[in-house]
Amino acid sequence: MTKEVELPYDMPNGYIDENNVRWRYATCHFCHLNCSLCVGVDLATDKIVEIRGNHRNGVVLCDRMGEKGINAIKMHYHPKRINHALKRVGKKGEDKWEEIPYEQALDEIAAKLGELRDEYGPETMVVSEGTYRSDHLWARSRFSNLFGNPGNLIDPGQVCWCWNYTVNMAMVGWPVEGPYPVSPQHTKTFVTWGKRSSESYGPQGPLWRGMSKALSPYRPAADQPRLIQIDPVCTTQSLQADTWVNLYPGTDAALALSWIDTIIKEELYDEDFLLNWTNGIFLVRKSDNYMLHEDELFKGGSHENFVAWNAKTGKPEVWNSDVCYWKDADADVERVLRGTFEVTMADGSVVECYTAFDAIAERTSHYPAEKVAPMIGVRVEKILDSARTYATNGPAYISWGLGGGDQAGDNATNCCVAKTILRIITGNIDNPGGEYVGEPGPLPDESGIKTFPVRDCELELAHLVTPERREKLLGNNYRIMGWPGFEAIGKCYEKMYGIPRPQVHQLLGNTQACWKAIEEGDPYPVTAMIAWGSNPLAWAPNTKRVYECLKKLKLLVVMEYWKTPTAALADYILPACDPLERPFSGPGEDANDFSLYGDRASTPVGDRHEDWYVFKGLGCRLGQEEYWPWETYEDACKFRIERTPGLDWDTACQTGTYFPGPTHFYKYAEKLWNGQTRGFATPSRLAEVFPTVMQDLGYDPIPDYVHPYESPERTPELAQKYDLRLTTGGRNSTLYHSENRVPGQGTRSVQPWPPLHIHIEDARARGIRQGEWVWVETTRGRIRMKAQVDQGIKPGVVLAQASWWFPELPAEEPWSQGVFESNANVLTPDTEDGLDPMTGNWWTRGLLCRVYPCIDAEDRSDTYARAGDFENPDNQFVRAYDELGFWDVKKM
Ligand SMILES: Nc1nc2c(c(=O)[nH]1)N[C@H]1C(S)=C(S)[C@@H](COP(=O)(O)OP(=O)(O)OC[C@H]3O[C@@H](n4cnc5c(=O)[nH]c(N)nc54)[C@H](O)[C@@H]3O)O[C@H]1N2
Ligand SMILES: Nc1nc2c(c(=O)[nH]1)N[C@H]1C(S)=C(S)[C@@H](COP(=O)(O)OP(=O)(O)OC[C@H]3O[C@@H](n4cnc5c(=O)[nH]c(N)nc54)[C@H](O)[C@@H]3O)O[C@H]1N2
Ligand code: SF4
Ligand SMILES: [Mo]
Repeated sequence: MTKEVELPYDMPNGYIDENNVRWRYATCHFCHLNCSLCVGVDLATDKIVEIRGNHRNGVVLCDRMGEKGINAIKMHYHPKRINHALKRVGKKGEDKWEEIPYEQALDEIAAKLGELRDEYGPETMVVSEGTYRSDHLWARSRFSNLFGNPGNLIDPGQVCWCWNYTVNMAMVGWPVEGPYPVSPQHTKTFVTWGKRSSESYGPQGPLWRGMSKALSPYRPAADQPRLIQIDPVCTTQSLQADTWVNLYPGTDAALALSWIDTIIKEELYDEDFLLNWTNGIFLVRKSDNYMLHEDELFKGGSHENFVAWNAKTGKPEVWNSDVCYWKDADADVERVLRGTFEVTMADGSVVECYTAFDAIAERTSHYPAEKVAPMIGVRVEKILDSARTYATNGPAYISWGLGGGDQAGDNATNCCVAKTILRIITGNIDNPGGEYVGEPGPLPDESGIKTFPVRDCELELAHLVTPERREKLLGNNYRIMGWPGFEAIGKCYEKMYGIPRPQVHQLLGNTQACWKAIEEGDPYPVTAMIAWGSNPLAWAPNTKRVYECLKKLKLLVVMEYWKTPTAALADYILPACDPLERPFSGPGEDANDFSLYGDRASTPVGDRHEDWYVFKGLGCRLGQEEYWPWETYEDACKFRIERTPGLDWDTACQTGTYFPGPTHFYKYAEKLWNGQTRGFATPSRLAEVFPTVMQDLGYDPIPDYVHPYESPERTPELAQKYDLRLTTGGRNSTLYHSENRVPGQGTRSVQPWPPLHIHIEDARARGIRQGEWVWVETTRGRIRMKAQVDQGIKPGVVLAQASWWFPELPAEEPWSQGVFESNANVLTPDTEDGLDPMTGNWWTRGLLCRVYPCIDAEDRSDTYARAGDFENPDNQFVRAYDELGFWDVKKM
């Protein structure tokens, strides 16, 4: 037994303690939070023996790490981890493998990729990713761009933050949509909108600790904030909330529109902010809600400029977007937020216009609380009260959350735009306690010299993707996430920040378009996939389709920790380094204004390599040598901080998080080096309540509402048969997506089986008992889950936790590690009619299902069962369990 040691406060990186344990600062990436860790390696055995949070950063280890990192250490050395390259030798699905040298695997994969590129063109490759799981995203873009690929990337970012991020960039030039305010101590109203702040990431994380502190009853009364919780399920937050808005899943956009309507009708908006800092004052043609440009009013005018009504002159006034001011710098302008005006166009015609703000008001007037209440299943006064609190008790913050429209298919953009309109019209933009507008670093001055650490966007080489190639992106027709939107937003980004817009997860191919290309060769054959940090059989909707597509590929390479159901279908499985054995350097998907650093804490086990190494390795074998000058990943990490004065590697790791400049608010009002007002990184340089990027891409910029994909309103016939509203997701702290289920990791014990949350009334009506296995069925198929029966969910709604598979089951068919047994995505649709036309978002919430016990309720009812049954060893109870044969695979 070694003695417990206290680490020095200013512990240098690489410190060796009295037990001969070496401590290095690493960046955890078992979730998005990237906590800074101190990882202790026993130098005698070269094994990790203990992990602590970097107390300088206030890190407390979460449930997934366990006390002293015990769970992470078990995971790191788990006997089931993939430690060597595996090559498939049997048929796909037979689970037969040969261990081969790592470099040989790269040779063979590169050769095959080269062959397929020659035969089908470089667009034949698709990359599949998961949520943000490493700092290597730039390396994937770099490899793929150099390979000649259009950027074919499928990723859950289409239903998780990234698409939302993009819409926010179109409106305010930065992703304000975040889980948590930058300065919660100033927030007077928290709106947690479909976000499980305590479980998602975990109650020990800075997010929930910060929020709990802000919500503490021990704060002085005057400082105590309000909490509005919007969720059909009762969560820890609902219990603390002033108002719990328990709406039907998938109806969030209607609530958001109703809030806007209330705020406008009751004039609770921030008129000053709207007049001076938003495009709410610009003129919109009434007949078709088209925002006018200068060239439509004046011959020779610019298409990038807009027009507002000047009450002083009674004429339109031109806004020069390029300089963020009126075109006539001396004009005496009295801005108007509301009103209808006759405007003469360049061709002499006169059109009736109103302000963009009025256009929004017109649309939202169709969603008064009285009308919305029965649609969302919430009382009128609750809608009105919550809207009033949000608007009047500021600074207010609306959190990002999957429930808040993130996975609402063709309602998703509606919801996201509506929420950001709310943020803007209440002036909660870049104010302390409100929605922080970040920046990549100090903005460039005349010299253009950058001192902030190298961003992902600077390493991706997006400019190498030619316009012809861009056209080939699968799913370019979902224009916000394809190249058209990328370019439109990128122009504003580059102008403001002096660096290109990051691709990372902001440019996405469309998942369903990818499946179609595999299935039908339309518009061209997709034959190769590299899946890394991704288990598409768990994340993507319509699991059965995904399974068939993965089997059809000519080359599937999976970089993984485990033999997941996706990996089990691969041609090659490459063992990946986890965060305890790789260094870290980067600003977190280029989405933060800070950068994170961590050292390689321990020697990689077996042949595990960083994902970066694969992209470099394949790149170099495919003629990209000159673009991969870094020998090791450490070299690449260190390169990123070379230009930053005063930042050396050890200090960076010790600090964990490096801020290139102080957090500052109201940046839009600052002056740039050239004397211009900074404004926002949008086409008009104003906060765009009316996102003109959407208009330019041919979409309606004003949000509207469609009923949930399956609902009594949209599919009344289906609702007769499938009588419960289904939502999926619902994280809990110990599990991370499809991870942490491998027995022996210490993380499956709290929630060992897939839960279906159901209200007690609904359970009773169906003869369902607490803890019992039930079938959950949609028109796509059925899965088995364990009923969690209580009163903590809206009656008529069930919540199926997502991402379930059973690593303890055989990987070969037909078991496939239970990926069809309890995986919520067997139930979710991916048909085009439900996809969001702007982003390709699909529905995982707002569906219909029916639920019934796996054992016929009759079979076990007291009336049916006779007392004599107890003497019969072959009684119906025993038979029922036998027949159930839990791992029933016949239905496949
Ligand atoms: N421990 C852990 N932490 C995680 C993850 C994990 O898997 N495990 N995943 C990470 C990732 S990638 C993400 S995206 C985040 C997600 O984190 P969250 O956004 O918190 O995601 P969920 O828990 O799926 O859903 C949040 C809440 O939405 C509610 N909800 C369901 N449907 C609806 C609806 O239609 N409307 C509304 N308003 N609410 C609804 C659910 O009841 C749930 O309480 O968490 C991250 N952190
Ligand atoms: N129905 C429904 N579907 C959903 C959701 C939902 O709420 N409901 N949530 C969606 C959301 S928000 C998300 S983000 C996705 C999650 O989708 P993913 O992020 O793909 O999550 P996983 O399915 O767990 O697959 C990730 C895999 O990557 C591996 N891995 C982890 N880290 C690394 C690494 O650094 N390198 C490599 N090579 N491998 C690594 C893990 O072992 C795991 O098998 O699911 C989405 N799907
Ligand atoms: S919350 Fe836990 S899993 Fe996430 S980064 Fe921090 S320590 Fe790692
Ligand atoms: Mo996610």
